[in-house]
Amino acid sequence: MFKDKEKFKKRFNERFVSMHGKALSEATENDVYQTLAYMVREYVTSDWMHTKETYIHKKSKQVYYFSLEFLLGRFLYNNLLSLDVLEEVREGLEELGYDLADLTEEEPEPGLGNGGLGRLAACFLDSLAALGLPGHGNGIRYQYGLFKQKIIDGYQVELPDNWLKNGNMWEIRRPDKAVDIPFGGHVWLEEVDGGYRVHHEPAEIVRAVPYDMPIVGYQNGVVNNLRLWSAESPYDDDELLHQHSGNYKDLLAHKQSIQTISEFLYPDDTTYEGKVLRLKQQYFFVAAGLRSILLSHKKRNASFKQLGNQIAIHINDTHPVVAIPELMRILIDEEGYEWEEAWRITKSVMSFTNHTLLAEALERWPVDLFRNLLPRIYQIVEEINRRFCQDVLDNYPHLASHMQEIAIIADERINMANLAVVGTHSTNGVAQIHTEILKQREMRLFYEMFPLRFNNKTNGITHRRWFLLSNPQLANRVTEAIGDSWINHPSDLQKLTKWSEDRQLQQDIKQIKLENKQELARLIEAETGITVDPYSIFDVQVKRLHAYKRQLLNALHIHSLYYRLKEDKSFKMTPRTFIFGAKAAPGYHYAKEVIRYINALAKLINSDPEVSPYMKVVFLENYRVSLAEKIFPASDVSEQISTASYEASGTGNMKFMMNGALTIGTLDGANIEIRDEVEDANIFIFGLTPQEVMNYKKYGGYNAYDQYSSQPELRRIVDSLVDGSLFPVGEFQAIYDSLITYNDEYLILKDFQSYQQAQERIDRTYQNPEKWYQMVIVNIGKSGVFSSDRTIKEYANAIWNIKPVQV
Ligand code: 26W
Repeated sequence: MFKDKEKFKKRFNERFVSMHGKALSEATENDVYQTLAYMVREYVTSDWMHTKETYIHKKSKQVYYFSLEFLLGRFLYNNLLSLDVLEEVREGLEELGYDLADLTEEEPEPGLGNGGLGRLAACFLDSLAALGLPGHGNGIRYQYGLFKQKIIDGYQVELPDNWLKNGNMWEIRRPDKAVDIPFGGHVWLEEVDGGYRVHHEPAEIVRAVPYDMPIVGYQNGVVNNLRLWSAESPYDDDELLHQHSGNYKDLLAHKQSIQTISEFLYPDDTTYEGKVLRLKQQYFFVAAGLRSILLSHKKRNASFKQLGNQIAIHINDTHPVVAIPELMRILIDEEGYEWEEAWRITKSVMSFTNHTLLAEALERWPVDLFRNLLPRIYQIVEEINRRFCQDVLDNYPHLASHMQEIAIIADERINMANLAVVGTHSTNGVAQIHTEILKQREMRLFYEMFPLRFNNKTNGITHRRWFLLSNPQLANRVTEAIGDSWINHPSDLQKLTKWSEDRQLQQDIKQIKLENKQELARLIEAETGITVDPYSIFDVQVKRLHAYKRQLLNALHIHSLYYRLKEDKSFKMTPRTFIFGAKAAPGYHYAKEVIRYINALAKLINSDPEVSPYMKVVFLENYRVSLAEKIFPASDVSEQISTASYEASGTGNMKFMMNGALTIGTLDGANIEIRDEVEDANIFIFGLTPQEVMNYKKYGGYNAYDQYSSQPELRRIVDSLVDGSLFPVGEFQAIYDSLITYNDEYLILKDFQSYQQAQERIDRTYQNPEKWYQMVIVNIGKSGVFSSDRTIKEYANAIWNIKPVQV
């Protein structure tokens, strides 16, 4: 239908009229978007059904990726590309008088994630489908995605992201596949001929209704499934009214309280109620996902004995770890398996990825909260813990003195990471160094017990969305140079490196970069009113705002340039545009202060006629996938400056590299592997090594005040945060205190000088375009290993044991 332009236009017209009940001449852009999206979704339906039938027919093992976050971004462009109809549709629409690029802006963006972890889940789904692997997502259909960020007078202001208000054209609601999930209440055991039968009388039952979204494989006919669950009341209104003795208000309140389960992504969990809600979300989507997977398994298989050969479930960080005791419950209470057999099956099905070393992100549920909400699951966790501790005493007696650390339940808390390692056959980190630190530090004792369980899977990004789609000019030029095999085999990008000295290629890439920067400059102007020079270096830091990511180090360096430009008449610098994008968690006060500081610097610098010809500072509000797609192609410098040993991997670093930006970074996360690929000559590395940082943390010996008092330039900058010389007295006291009073936890002052020197190297190198673009070409050429296709193949072979299926 899409391949034949005339047919497409005719169908489009008919579809429009039937959907909107008016003539195309009266259409709004949104009407037109909806019609097009609907047609594309309709078009993938047959492949979607066919893929499912093929998997069933061939009895393929399938993997389910359980994740509380999927940071998907828009679908329309991606699906048109995957279906190989992008150009036809663009032309057809043009003849109807519409611009495809404008229409895509109408698509509400499913921002169902905070950052890297959620975006990784989305890249993985894309790669699974592209590689023809039977792999599906399981998560929550949040009514509100991550908040919309506004910057007002330098402050972050959060607004609800009501992404579903005009409907979601990519989903299909499947009420016939709904399942009921019990919460609270009590559990008792009834003795029946030598065994027990478990009874659970729940306090509350929540209906989980699935919405399915097609994940379209790249030009291969494969369409996998993303199933997102929505919480509803299981009762119809008559029943409810009866239950609430005819009180209509009570009825509404009841419905409302159930719907909150799938209302927000990460609701505030600083209160007790917030914590309960968070755990409720976790059990809700895990229990619903397992029920639906096992129902379809049972239709075709008599037994669960070989479950691990038929399905794999992947646990994305600790959030879905309740899947382990929940599967145990089903096998024991519902299917009648003995404990040992159920435990063997559960471990064979489950695998786990850790995404962070930060203690505050490792979930530990208070026992009373957990027991009240999930009484039967708690009993099973207790038994898992009892048996595990016994195993330690029997087989690893020398670890007995460390029981508090390795037990699943200790100090009245349930340690979800420990449960994850004990209840799965595989635990992986997301970059080499991260996995090593896990093995040597956080999970040292588990590594001693189960050395074979630990493995590394360095993260990746889908080169289709992050290169082919978002940077088409550069992708075309690369294809012109080395052919298009890299699209299906991204490691072939390597072929580009032998052209790194080619003047023509360097020139062309420079020109493409300039055009991308001009486009971003227009966006910046439209959004912020700030005029930036596309010939300046675009130096970019975009990521969640967190102290360890050290946006503050970047800001302090900008601050130092400001003083130099103001006061040192001999000081010269290549003009730069510093661009930031970052959301701070709503309750994270310090992070919000950093945003305010960056915006204060922006105001100071951009309005100063002495300084602003050399630099501008831009804070783009509401950083999200669709904005990122415009930023990476227009970046020259990629800021990856976390305190070494704190960033598990990072994935933005990979997106920048693939789009021809050079990295300034610490030896942290995947930066180390990027450095190994491009070698020292093609990256700007600075700062303490991970080992040096870890030594400071372990043995002490860092004194921020020494750094501050021995570096006069730095001292002056830090003082000016509070002394009234640039900003009102005390204006950035919280930041000042973090550096001086609290001894600079993230070693910013320690790394400052080395960062400054690396920035000077960048400045000089940019002056030599041949050198710069030679480095750029090497970076693009070496970026192929960071495609998530490589990552997913490693998971498929080494963890999930799944094979591609010809559909
Ligand atoms: C309290 C729960 C919590 C805490 C932190 C939930 C979620 C988070 C982060 C948003 C987790 C996250 O995004 N981690 C990132 O995962 C990426 C994918 O593996 C890594 O590349 C990043 O280094 C890591 O920070």
